[in-house]
Amino acid sequence: MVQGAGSARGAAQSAEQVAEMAARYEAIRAFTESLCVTLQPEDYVVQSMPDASPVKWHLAHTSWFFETFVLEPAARARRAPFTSFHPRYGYLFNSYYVSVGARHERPQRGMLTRPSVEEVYEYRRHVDAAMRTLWGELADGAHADLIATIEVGLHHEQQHQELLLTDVKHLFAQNPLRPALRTGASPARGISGPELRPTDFSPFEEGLRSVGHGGGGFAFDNESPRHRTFVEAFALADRPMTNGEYLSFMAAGGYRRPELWLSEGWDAVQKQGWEAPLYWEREGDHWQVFTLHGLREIAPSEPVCHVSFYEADACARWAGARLPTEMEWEVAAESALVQGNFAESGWLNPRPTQVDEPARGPRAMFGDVWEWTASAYLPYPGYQAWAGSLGEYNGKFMSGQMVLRGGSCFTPASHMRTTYRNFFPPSARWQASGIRLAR
Ligand code: AVJ
Ligand code: FE
Repeated sequence: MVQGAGSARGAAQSAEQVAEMAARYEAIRAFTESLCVTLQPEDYVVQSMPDASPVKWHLAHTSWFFETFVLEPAARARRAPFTSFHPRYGYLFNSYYVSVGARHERPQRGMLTRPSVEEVYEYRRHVDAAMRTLWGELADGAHADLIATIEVGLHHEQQHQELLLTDVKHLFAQNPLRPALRTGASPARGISGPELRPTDFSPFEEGLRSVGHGGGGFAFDNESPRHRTFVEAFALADRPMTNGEYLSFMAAGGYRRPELWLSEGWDAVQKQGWEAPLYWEREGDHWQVFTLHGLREIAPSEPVCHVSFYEADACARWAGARLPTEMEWEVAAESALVQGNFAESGWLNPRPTQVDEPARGPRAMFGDVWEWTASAYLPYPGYQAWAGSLGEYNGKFMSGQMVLRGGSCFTPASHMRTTYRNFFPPSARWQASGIRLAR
């Protein structure tokens, strides 16, 4: 049961609601597979680092999620025997649900040449077929819990769409051939982006504000409850920091000045040899960057991407600013439309923020790059994890990670919300993470 995801909304499901969900299921499952159309079988198998997963694993794990949390309980509800597609897939494709059972070690996911890519697609077809027979049973209103869990499964699949893209990018970046996932219409090639005016800062008054999900539509458990918080007056940059601005930080010796860095960040700079964002490559006297469209010149007007929290924090300090708290970010984003450069654009790279007129407020809060906040990923006051095994979904990761906001060019548009809290360890760089300054 997923309290708060849907059973709290509670109402019996009409046939139209079920039909709408069935259509969304088909579209989301198909979008996952559309991301893979240019992949070769070999591309599906390799794991480039312990944090990343092979494409094949993403395709199977998202199917396992529906099998385990929807199809099996549905069979139990109708007192029918349940047979999983394969008796060992639960072991292979359970990610981290301790209460569900033993798992294959995450760093070993790239050791699996079997099941084959073809068998994984068969697994997807099997789960899809079972879901199609399920819809008819759900319309009678007695299955609000299953409906709520399917909703979670759809948002889960969207999270893995983003992870699939970031993991493929990391994988391809290891290859000296620098393969491209997408060819043709290439994002902002070269350095001729529009000239950007200097960042404007939009002021926000102090006050008692409310943040968090207040009901109406889906949200993960970690976005609730909506609650009040006092926010001091602050100012927020009208756009994410650009590559050009980040180049100035680098030229100012940013990576060689310990006074700009948190202690753990400085350690990371030394140990990892960081001297530029992930995927930047020195080419003679300038920098190139690896994208899902292949290697190309740095575009100074594009939002800087693939920096760790430590780099974002140090660069903000160099700029005489700081990172916003997640509360400040949400207050500023409240009046903005959830629009931007998301995965559906096919761009798969951040785009220069359109700033042809003076700012009337922060722009490009959504899409392009996830924005690191100064906030640790912690439970909101009164937080309650979802009931049952899905209680492991978000709550147990609330230590040692930082919150990111706004979604990226790899995030599906319908996945994003103003209250959405993404989280990663402060050293993570392979997600599309960037910088917005605050004062
Ligand atoms: C919210 C992106 C940190 O990567 O583990 C996927 C998303 N949760 N399956 C993660 C997630 C369960 C999660 N992040
Ligand atoms: Fe998952």
